[in-house]
Amino acid sequence: MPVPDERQTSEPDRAILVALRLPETSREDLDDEMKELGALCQTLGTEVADQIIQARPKPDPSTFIGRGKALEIRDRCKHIGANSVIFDEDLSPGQVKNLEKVMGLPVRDRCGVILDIFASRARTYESKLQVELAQMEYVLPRLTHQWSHLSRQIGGGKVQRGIGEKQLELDRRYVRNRIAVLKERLSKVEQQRETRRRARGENFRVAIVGYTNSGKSTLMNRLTDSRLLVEDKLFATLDSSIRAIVPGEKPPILLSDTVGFIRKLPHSLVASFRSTFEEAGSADLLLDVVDLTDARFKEKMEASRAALKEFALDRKPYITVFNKIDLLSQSKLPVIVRSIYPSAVCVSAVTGDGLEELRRRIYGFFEDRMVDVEMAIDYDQGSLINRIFQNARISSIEYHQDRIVLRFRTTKTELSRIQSRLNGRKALAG
Ligand SMILES: Nc1nc2c(ncn2[C@@H]2O[C@H](COP(=O)(O)OP(=O)(O)OP(=O)(O)O)[C@@H](O)[C@H]2O)c(=O)[nH]1
Ligand SMILES: [Mg+2]
Repeated sequence: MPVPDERQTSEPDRAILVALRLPETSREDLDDEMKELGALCQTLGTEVADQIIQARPKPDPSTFIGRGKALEIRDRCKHIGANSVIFDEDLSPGQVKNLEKVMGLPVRDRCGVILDIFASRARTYESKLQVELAQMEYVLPRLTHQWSHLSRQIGGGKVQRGIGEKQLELDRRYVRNRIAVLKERLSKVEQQRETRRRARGENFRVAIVGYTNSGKSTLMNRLTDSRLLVEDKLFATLDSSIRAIVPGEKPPILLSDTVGFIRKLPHSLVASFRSTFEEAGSADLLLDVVDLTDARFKEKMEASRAALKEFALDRKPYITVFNKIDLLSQSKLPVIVRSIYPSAVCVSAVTGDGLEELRRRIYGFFEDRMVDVEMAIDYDQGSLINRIFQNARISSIEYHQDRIVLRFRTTKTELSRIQSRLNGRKALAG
């Protein structure tokens, strides 16, 4: 059966969702994953017409669910007017090809759906480059058949189904070249980011991380009095933004918002978004935001920790922030949760409940990393005196004939920088 070459753009996207239930997967886990896949489809504007779960001891190597089941799904699609099939797992390029042949409908996997969402949400130059790179890496091994929905977004139509091997080679070459160009452009953006980071000077950094839709941007807005995009949609945030937590604090505490995590985060996305997570990598402290109203918040916490591990952020100090407590019908839940996670903070980023405690915890974390210093500096070291006035909290100033004596509080790292510039003069730290 021929595979339709191009879906009509005017035709509403109605999909059947398909998952495989392996013996080791629990029904609850699978239901939850399907719910999440449904939410991903909704974010993309794809209507979920039905969902089908197939139990098997292991995936079929050529059609994932088995040919018989694929034919059944084809008939079901015809019956209810669905025009595409979306699988909850990542399929191999060969499986997609075989399934499209058997069912005569476009087939997408979870990774493809997430990539489409990222593509529709990328706004800045950097996130557009990152998403396109992820798409290209995804598309490269799949060039033996059509990827009309991807080729449309990538633009230029160069990734469409090849006519014969020659065309295929051309497409492959185009994609490989494009990957090289994108990597080159991204590395320039990363250099600029690094320069900006250095120019920010002495500061403390906190990165907000956590599962998608847990309320990271809402919390960021609340703590920094900003107006970042907040939406009840998955992956509302694709770009990391940075704001000072309390303007005027010395050194400033900078907060950054990041892309959310999800179970089975596609590897191509992990790789191409690495630089966005470098912002979190340079943080001193992470706030791991968890939506406490989610019945399966523990699994999502685990998924979030697994993603942190992928980005090599799992050894950073962090505070678990249980969010959305205003929505809890069980008012005792925060008490129970705190007994299990004694170092966590329960908040509502919407009502502001618990935020004072969270601020105290953040300040406390950094106060522990500061020291009180008394230092005598010659007047001819003007730029050093200036630096201390800019970056440290001054508690007293004494003017002598040839030198100034300053008492101040600063970070340990800043102190060592000051000391190295003091040209061997004595500093008393205590
Ligand atoms: N009731 C309630 N809703 C909240 C709270 N925090 C966030 N929300 C809602 O949860 C949804 C997601 O919030 P965001 O701040 O966009 O979540 P996010 O973690 O930044 O999501 P992504 O950027 O998509 O990963 C929005 O509809 C928010 O209004 C809260 O404390 N209480
Ligand atoms: Mg967000």
